[in-house]
Amino acid sequence: MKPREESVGARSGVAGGLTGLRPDGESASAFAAAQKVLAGGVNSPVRAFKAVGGVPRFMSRAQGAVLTDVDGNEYVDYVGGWGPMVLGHVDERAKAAAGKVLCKGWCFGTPTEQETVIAQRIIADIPSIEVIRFVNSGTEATMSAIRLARGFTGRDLIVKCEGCYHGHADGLLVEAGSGATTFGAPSSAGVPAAMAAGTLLVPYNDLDSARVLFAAHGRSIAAFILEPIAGNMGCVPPADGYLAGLRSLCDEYGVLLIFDEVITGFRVGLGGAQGLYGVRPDITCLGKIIGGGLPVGAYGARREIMERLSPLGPVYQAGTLAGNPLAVGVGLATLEALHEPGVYAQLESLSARLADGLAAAARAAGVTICQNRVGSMSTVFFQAGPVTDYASARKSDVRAYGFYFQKMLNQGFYLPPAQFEAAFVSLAHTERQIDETLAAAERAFAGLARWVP
Ligand code: HOZ
Repeated sequence: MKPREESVGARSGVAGGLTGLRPDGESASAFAAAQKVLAGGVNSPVRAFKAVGGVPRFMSRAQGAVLTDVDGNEYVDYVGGWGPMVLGHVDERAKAAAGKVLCKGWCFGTPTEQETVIAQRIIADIPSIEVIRFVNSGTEATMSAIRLARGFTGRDLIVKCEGCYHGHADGLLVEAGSGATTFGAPSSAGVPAAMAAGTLLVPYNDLDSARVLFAAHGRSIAAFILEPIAGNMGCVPPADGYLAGLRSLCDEYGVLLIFDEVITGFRVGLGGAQGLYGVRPDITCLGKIIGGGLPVGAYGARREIMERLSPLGPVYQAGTLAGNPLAVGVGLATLEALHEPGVYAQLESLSARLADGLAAAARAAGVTICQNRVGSMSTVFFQAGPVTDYASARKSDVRAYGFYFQKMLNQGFYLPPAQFEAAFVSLAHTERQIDETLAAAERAFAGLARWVP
């Protein structure tokens, strides 16, 4: 596919100056009203802009790679709904699929044929999955996968990596990345000590630590769960041999290896991170892109594991809206669109253009950054790097990130509102929008070089 050129970058409003955007008065009013009735004014903490300051922008519509806020300002979007919007916003194919569902009914509480079709699609693309179960979110997927692993192995302990984030289930909110890190609660209040005690921790990308832990506890461990490419401490790829090393270690001790591919599934390729690195997990968790922006999650594995689930086996998990027709319809349309030739090459080319340009702009301004990128997911860390794990990610200058974020926002570019998140490029982005982003970043980096905090 060739990048489209018809859509332009952010369009300025009336205020002029560097920003050219309208004042954020409507967003400010909307936030004030929201704070009276929603905890913190939001339904997910990172949306509140606490890490970067300023007024969170309330969006009213989106098209392609552009978000429009309630003040009428437009922003080139690098959040992409936190990952699902790989086709861009209001993609015609996804919209048509939603329309079909809306004409026929969108909640039956019964099986539908489309659930089988999307299951077949995913299983064809991800060979480690023979049987799948749909849920409503990534959190549900990982939580259910852990229960299944415990039920399958008859063991209780799990291992997770510091800085990986697997949603907000109790046993997984231990040294968790994403908003949990951003807001200083990587191990949340309200998680019973007994739950946290069932979760053992190792540093990401550190095979030796995992070996030591397994030597002590290996025969009591049900599962090792990780993001095969971390996205929730910022983007952190696996070191050479790390995933393969974990695979061998898990095999040695009879531990199930769980890849949380909620972000990376269909993001870094049709086969996800496991396809990219050639390592098969026992259980895969999916979400985001497989619902195309509708609430969805899924977990899948080989048949003997999945057949431990009710109604075949003793592990219980259920959901009123699981496999909802709207989510399945839009998800399936999204996955089919990703099978068009050249799609991942296009994402790679746009994302490389952005990353190369940002590196050059930072260098020219004398600003130190370290970028991690795998395909269309990436993070600019404000530090020299390398960033290979949670400890190194946390060395980033979060105030510098906040400055950069605000300068970009005020020029019409919407980046993740926290350092410990990944940015995403979609198929709706154009080279022109990327180049406009780079011009804005040059100005932001120049400002940062002069900035005295
Ligand atoms: N890193 C989170 C999703 N992977 C951000 C979304 C949220 O917390 O709202």
